[in-house]
Amino acid sequence: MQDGRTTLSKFLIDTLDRQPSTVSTSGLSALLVDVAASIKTISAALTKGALGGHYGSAHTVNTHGEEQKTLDIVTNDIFVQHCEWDGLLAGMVSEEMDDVYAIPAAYPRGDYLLAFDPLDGSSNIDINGVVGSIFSVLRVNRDAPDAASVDTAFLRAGHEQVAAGYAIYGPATMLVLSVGNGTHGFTLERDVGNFVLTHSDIRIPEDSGEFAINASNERFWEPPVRRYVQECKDGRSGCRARDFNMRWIASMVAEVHRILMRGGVFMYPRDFKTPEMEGRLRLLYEASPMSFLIEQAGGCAITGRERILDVVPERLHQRVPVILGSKNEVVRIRRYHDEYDRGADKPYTSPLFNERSLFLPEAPV
Ligand code: AFP
Repeated sequence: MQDGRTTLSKFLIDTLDRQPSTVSTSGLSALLVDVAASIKTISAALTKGALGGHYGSAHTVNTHGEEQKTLDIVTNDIFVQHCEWDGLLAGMVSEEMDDVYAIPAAYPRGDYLLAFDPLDGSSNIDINGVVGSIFSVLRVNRDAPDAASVDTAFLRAGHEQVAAGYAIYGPATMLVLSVGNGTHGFTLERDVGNFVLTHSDIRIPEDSGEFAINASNERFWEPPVRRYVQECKDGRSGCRARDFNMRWIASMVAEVHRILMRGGVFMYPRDFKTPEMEGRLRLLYEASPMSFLIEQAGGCAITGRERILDVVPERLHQRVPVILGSKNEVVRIRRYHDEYDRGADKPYTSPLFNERSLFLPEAPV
């Protein structure tokens, strides 16, 4: 560009369309421009706040049994309307839709699959807090035996994503994106309507003194997570010999964004509160895309026991435990899980935190 700035369109053309590649990325930049258009439209709607007339409950529940806000539905429709017509998608999956959204017959079908959470952290809406949108793009595997089924086409490990990103609607609206060559941040220039590259090749510090977890669930955590958090809380007088800070914004987008900007760890771990101990967050449109962005920025993302990007989903709306962020902290937490599973953490585990603890409502499986 003449003014030396890189817009999202220029970035995508340079990165995807003008690079020799063994994997076809044809149409991916156009799809991401449509996703970015959804984000701009959502940003404009959110900026109106209570004046936009979209506050409050929609008095419906989504596939997870959660009450839907009016804005959950409005933002879902914005994504669908911006992306269904362009001939690039074979189907869409969203937190707010029970089943795969098939592309209407009026539009051509393409080779990409889009999974999204249109409004992450929607409990923050009514308090004018930070919210976001998360998206993941896969390419249909035409060689798969069941390639004709759009439902099963989505059930692929996160390392197969061809693009992932989120929008954060804070004081500024940003789009943070990876197409597999690092994680890059674009800031919306509202008066012009362009996303401009402002955070190129984001790197997460390997060490950190900040963690994020919903501490009200402490009694449901597994011992390795209790051990890690207790050691952080012990501060400089404990075995970590340093003081830690804690944050909780109730929006995964806001937590991940902070970690990308200055490091830290985010945890929504396996616990005894959630059904079948699967965790709270959804794999396809929350954990997978965020893990892709974190790894592309030099961080790590695990369930506690395995890399999130290697988890193959069995269901569209499957949940998964999530621990992600600064590499050395996540590696430490994985070691704690491993030691616990091998029974090798006894010197560290307080009797209050073991399987027989009165603090656990039921025996772990
Ligand atoms: P929504 O996508 O339904 O708004 O949920 C947000 C979220 O899944 C995630 O972004 C937060 O980390 C988490 O929920 C916050 O949940 P609690 O604060 O209720 O534990």
